[in-house]
Amino acid sequence: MLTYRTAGESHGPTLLALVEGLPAGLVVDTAFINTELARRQGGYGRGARQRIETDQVRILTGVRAGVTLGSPVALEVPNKDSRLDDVEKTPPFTRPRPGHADLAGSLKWLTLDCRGTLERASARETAARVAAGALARVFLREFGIEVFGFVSGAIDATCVMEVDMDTLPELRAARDASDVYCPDPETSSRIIDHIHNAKVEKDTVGGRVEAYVLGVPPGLGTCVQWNERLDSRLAAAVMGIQAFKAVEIGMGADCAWHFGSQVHDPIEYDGSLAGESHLGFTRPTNNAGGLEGGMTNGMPLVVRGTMKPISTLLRGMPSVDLTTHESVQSQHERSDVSAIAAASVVMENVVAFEVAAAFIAKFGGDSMAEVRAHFDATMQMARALHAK
Ligand code: EPS
Repeated sequence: MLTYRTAGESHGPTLLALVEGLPAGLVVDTAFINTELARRQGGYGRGARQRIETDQVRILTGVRAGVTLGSPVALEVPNKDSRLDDVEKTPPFTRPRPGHADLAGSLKWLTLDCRGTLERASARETAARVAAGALARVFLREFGIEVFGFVSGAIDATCVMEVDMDTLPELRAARDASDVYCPDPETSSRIIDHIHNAKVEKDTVGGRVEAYVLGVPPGLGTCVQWNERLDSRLAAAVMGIQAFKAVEIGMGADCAWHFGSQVHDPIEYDGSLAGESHLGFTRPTNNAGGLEGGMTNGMPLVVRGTMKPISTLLRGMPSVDLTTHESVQSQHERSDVSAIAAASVVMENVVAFEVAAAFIAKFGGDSMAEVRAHFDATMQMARALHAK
């Protein structure tokens, strides 16, 4: 079973992820993990913190000479802006921001100072999740599985992208050329305008992000237990990202407005394509987003998430001072105008982690050699079953 937990405060000394359940023998691509960490720091609308930090992973355990041992892998991303114990630099925070964890956390932990809550609630924690997810992607790449995340809209700007193995290199280049990680140049520049205007207005911007997983074999996840369905796991992972308010698979919420005949993807068979992940069972549409009955069907996974605008507004929002109960504007802390580009990197990596976990649940073994043998044998059996 592949799992991870994280620890660390936004302005504490470090962020940690403890990854358990990776097989031995995986060659760890640290440069790739660092590339994902750097991408997470980027994007138009990010705050001054990202100019202080240069996030780099340190692998503390579970790896010998760059190869996993099968023991727990502890990943560390140290904070440069470490000042948690300095009470002058981290003064009490008593005017909670609507939309942030401030008020709910202070009520929960019986305190008038929101700082204890906000330090852990901060999306800085996602650096640890990206490190864990990027490590999982190194595993997935061994089996030809690719993940692609991008921003697909904000406010009134939106785009629809055709993502497949053929378009992937071009889409990655277009996304990486965009300051908001949106591969459609027109939508990208409109989102940038919205973020720019929000900054002038001392406001913030959220948006929509998408992750595609390509080359996924059929049968990951299961229909036999609700919480082991892969769609259930993906939904939890995406809703677990700070500030996410919605998650959709494939056609998602749009299913409500269409008849069954318009929603369900017809099943076709083309034996000449049996070598592909769908084993020849092609679908002219992918409204299911690659998941039926909580299991992968061999089509690409399509996951969409919606992030609300950052809750730290420079102009504040109506709030109440916890010490006086007076009506005040909410307190301002250094923050981002928009972190939607970063959110796309986080989503892509947490989605990858869940796919790797489902892959290991089905094909797992102590070593990469065993996982490989199990995977190859299963795919061979599946193809033999349908060979004419
Ligand atoms: C973040 C670091 C934080 C914020 C942001 C995400 O840095 P600081 O609070 O030191 O300026 O920019 O956190 C939040 C949006 C939040 O609500 O706490 C990061 O590294 O992603």
